[in-house]
This record gives sequence, structure tokens and C-alpha cells, in this order.
Amino acid sequence: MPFTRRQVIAGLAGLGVAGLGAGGVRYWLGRSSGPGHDYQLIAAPLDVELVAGHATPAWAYGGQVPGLELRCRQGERLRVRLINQLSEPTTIHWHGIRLPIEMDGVPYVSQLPVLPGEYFDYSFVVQDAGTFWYHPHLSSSEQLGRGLVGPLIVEEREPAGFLHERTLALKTWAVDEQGAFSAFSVPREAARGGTPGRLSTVNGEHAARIELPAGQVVRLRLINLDSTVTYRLNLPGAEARIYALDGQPVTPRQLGKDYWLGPGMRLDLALKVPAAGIELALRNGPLRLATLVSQASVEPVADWPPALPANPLAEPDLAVAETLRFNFEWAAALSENLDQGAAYKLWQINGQAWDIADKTCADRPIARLQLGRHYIFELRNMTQYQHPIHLHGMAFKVLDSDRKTIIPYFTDTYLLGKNERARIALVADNPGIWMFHCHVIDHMETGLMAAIEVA
Ligand SMILES: [Cu+2]
Repeated sequence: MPFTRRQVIAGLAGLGVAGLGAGGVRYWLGRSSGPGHDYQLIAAPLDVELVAGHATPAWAYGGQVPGLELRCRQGERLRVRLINQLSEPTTIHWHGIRLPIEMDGVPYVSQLPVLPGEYFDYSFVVQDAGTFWYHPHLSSSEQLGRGLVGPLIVEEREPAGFLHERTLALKTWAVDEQGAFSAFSVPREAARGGTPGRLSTVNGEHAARIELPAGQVVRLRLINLDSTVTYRLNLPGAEARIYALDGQPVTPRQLGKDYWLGPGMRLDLALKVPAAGIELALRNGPLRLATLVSQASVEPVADWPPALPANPLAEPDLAVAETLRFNFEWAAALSENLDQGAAYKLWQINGQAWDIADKTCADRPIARLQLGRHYIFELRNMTQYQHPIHLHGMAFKVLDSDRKTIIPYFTDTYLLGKNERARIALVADNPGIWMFHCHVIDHMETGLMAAIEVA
């Protein structure tokens, strides 16, 4: 049966989210308490057409997958009322945002799960401009797998030099040829690189065609909101420069051959759009993800904008920093019976495997940092798989690696290659219990997560 967009929209009404506008979201009327941005965000089931002619029973934020793009200005307050219309508990974690622990969205660590029919008000001042995203921190393989992932864009205090921008949200869905979901997590895959999807999409569309104005410099905000895939991004024949990594500005530099964008990571590119009619392929290695189509534009040809202003991050002082070691390990001895329920202990950090079924894990932090002190983390990947290592609550500076040349930069997620050793540094300037984990969701849910206390 052919499945039209109209039916998808009509399906929304039955879910009780009609009347909120096309995106299923509206600014709260009369509830503004100072400068800021107010959203009402409904998490609810939604049939979407990822495969032509077939419905996929997704879960959506604001009536769309990926979720509604939330926008805010640096230094202002973002208020989001999450309304849970799912049949199970959920939360929202704000990936890369430095915020108070109560707003971090980790169940039983920073808040209780938001139950079906309940709502939760998130409210925090956004300190850093850049490209971020949001997702649940609960039943992650299924909730992220079904589409609960969305962009969060924080605009600079003063307009940056870009007149045009596009968000390109990358996700590879675990669906079959009829659009039905396949398993989000398969133990034998969790024990390797994570369970991969099959259908690549940009902004929820397979083989998307994205129109850009000829002669203009467009800011492309690429976000990997997939649970497993590291995209090896390239744009053959394009004039493109990197302006920010994982939301944090860098000195502009050429986009090289392949940029490896692991789960959770972001890349802000400036693209000089070629003459009208020319098409560029946005690719993952040799595979085309989307086609960028240059459209005639009457605007005068633009030049490269200046670098983006740095965010107000504390600079770690390596001379006084204390060094801590974190070993990311394969928990081989514990993983003999993959299909007999032992799947939650495939990976470990410093000999400890996180158990997502144990609500008390965060009572036993893997490290305790003193508020205001400076630290170097030595990260050692003792495994044959790469792990995008993510820290909540604080940005960190990547210093060096034994596998590649690093121009030191701030981030919240570092893609630690197989058997790589790298050093990162940070100022422990945000009190709380912060999760430190691999962003391959299968790895996170089978042990590769820990809590770090700052007090
Ligand atoms: Cu991992």
C-alpha cells in the first residue's frame, strides 16, 4: 500500500499532538521568564516513511525524525518541557552542553526517569555557541534507534560571518526493505563494533538532495546522531574548510581526505558552493550519503568568513595537572555466554563494567576530582575496536596521541582508535556526577561507561 506524507501527518492527530503546528512544537505563550527560548517538546510514536511506500514505527521528538531542531542563543536560557507520550520512561541528555547536573538527563544520577504521561522541565543557560544535539539516556539502543535524536544549535552572541547554514543530521537506520525495524542491539555485534543499521539518511532521508545557493559560503553543521557508525566524511572536488569540531571553534583549515565522525561527534564546515548546476557528493568513504546541488543565486559571490569566536572554556594548566589513567578494555573473561544474558559485561573501564540494570553504579565513581583542580586523563584503548569517548558536564582539551598528529582542541567526544593512547586535559570546574562513556550505544550498554565525581 502506498504510504503518503499526508497519511503520516494525519496519523499525528490520532496521537493527540495536533494543534501544535507543523513541527508539533510551539513557543510557550506567556511563560517567558527573561531572555531565552522556550519549547514544548513531545516524545511520541510516529509512523514515518524512511523506505518509499512503507511505514516505519519511529519514535519522534516534536513530530519529526530526527527530532525538531532546537535553537538558542549563547548566554541565554533554554527551557524545554519534555512531554512523554511514549509507552515507557525516558529522559533527555544535552550532548556537549555544560550545564548543572540536575539538567543532565541521566536517570537515577541527575533525575528520575520521566514516566509515560508525565513531563519534565529542562532549564539551563547555554554557555557555549556551537552545534550540539540531544537524546535520551535510557533504553538507549531502542530509543535512539527508533529516532529520538535531534539537533541543538546554539547561535553565537553576535552573528558569525555566515549568511547561510544547513544542519545535516546523519543516521543509519536498522530497518529492512519494508521499513520494519531490525534488532537495535545484537550481542555478537555489541561484542565487536556495535550493531550497524542498513539505511543511511541525512535529515531522515535516504539519498537526500540538498539545495545550496551558488557562489555562497554555507555553514554545514554535520551531526552524527547514529548509535554505531563512524562516518568517514569526504566531499570530493569541494572547496571546504573546517570551522569547528564537536561544537568548539578551531582555526579554519582545509577539510582533508576523510574526516572520521564517530557517534555523537559534530563537524562544522564552510563550503564554497560551486557554480549553479554543479553537484557535489557528500560521502561516507566511497558511499554517497547525499547530493549537494548548487542552485542559481542572485547574491554576490561571498568570501570565507573569519574564524568563529572561541567559547569561554577554562584552559587546563598542564604544569600543575594531576594525571589519571583510564584503560578501555575488553572484558573477555566475562563474556563467554553472549546469548545467555551475560551481555552487559562485554567491556570495562579500569576493570569495572557498568551495569545499566544497576541503579547504584553511580554511587561508585571511577574517579573523584577536586572542584577547580586541573587533570590530565591518559586514555588507553586496549581493544581492537575504536571508541568515541564522551564526557558529560565539561569540555576537555585533546593534547596528543601515539597514533596521529593532534592540533590541540577542545571537545566533548574523542574518537579513540584501536590500541591508541591519547591524553586529554580539563579543569574540573563543574560539580556533579558525570558520565564518562563510549558513544557506541552497544558498547555503553554492555559495560563501557563510568561515573566521574567532581566535588
Ligand atoms: Cu565503544
